[in-house]
Amino acid sequence: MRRRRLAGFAAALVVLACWPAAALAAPFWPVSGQTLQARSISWLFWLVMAIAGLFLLVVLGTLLYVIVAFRGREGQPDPRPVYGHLRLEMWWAGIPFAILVAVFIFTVREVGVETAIAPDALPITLIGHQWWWEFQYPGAVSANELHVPVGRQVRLQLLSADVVHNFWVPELAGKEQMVPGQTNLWTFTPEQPGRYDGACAEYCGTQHGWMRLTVFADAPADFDRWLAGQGQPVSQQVLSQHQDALRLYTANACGACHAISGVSNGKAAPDLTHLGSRSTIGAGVLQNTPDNLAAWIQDAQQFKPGSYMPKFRLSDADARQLAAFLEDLR
Ligand code: HEC
Ligand SMILES: [Cu+2]
Repeated sequence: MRRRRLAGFAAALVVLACWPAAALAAPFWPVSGQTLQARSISWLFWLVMAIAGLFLLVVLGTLLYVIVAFRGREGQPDPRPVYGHLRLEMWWAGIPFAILVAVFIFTVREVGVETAIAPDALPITLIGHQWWWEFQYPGAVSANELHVPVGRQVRLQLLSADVVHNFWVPELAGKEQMVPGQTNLWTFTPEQPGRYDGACAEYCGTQHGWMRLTVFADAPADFDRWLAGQGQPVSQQVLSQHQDALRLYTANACGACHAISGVSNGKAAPDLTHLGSRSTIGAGVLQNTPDNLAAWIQDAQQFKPGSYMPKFRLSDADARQLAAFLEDLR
């Protein structure tokens, strides 16, 4: 009996230890804001965490003390039951009430952290799809990897093509809903160049877990160069180098869903005009390498079951040819 109780206690300890371990292994760390908006949320998080932690310690400490100090002893009569204690009850209702009011006031204050739209703000339209992200910049379209310039305000217009999604890049911005038929606005100003991971934060179907995105905050000159490149159509040279791949692209009706500027203009799937310049495919599910790309083109379902990219009966050689073409779209 005693041994079983010990085993239960050990199991509980393991479960408790897994929680911080899982948090540390998470792909992103929601409590280290890198912009004005994200910092205000991080600050609130730590405030509430500190209050909750303090109470955890006080309550657990009292509980342990009571268990040990007032444990039943051999031959002792049962204690007299106590009913009600007005003064004590007023304290334990009053203190939590005061704390909740304080947290409410701080929350309202932080929710109001919204800077005015700057005259040179960069407008980007984000459209959530099951299960990938479409980004429309002035003069270019891209998917799954968002580039933003450091030091310039970014003005996001958030939309959805199907169900409710949620844009969440914890270090840059709080969660913002993407609702079909409604445009939500969100602004933030990236401060540090770098790579920030994000994800869809609203359960949106089977592959919700692989609706990841990456934000690259670039130096302004790098961003301008990147954007100018993304606005370019595919060069005639690349097209003439990949005649066979283009035939496969047409024969398999890839262009019914995908756009490649100057080749096809499908709207149901990520724009592939500059696929070669992205580091991942399938909204983060695979690294963008020629082997992964060929495997994805043959059978995307193997990596992302249920996604709207169908399985194709392509020989290995054909898949590799298509992959080589797409990798050259930089
Ligand atoms: C019925 C529509 C449809 C057709 C036809 C289609 N795709 Fe896709 N494709 C998709 C969708 C939807 C996605 C996004 C999947 C996801 O990430 O959930 C996708 C993703 C991709 C990606 C990864 C893009 C990225 O940025 O992550 C590549 C590459 C790709 N498709 C290539 C092809 C090729 C090559 C063909 C033709 C052999 C093709 N697709 C045919 C719907 C389609
Ligand atoms: Cu989603």
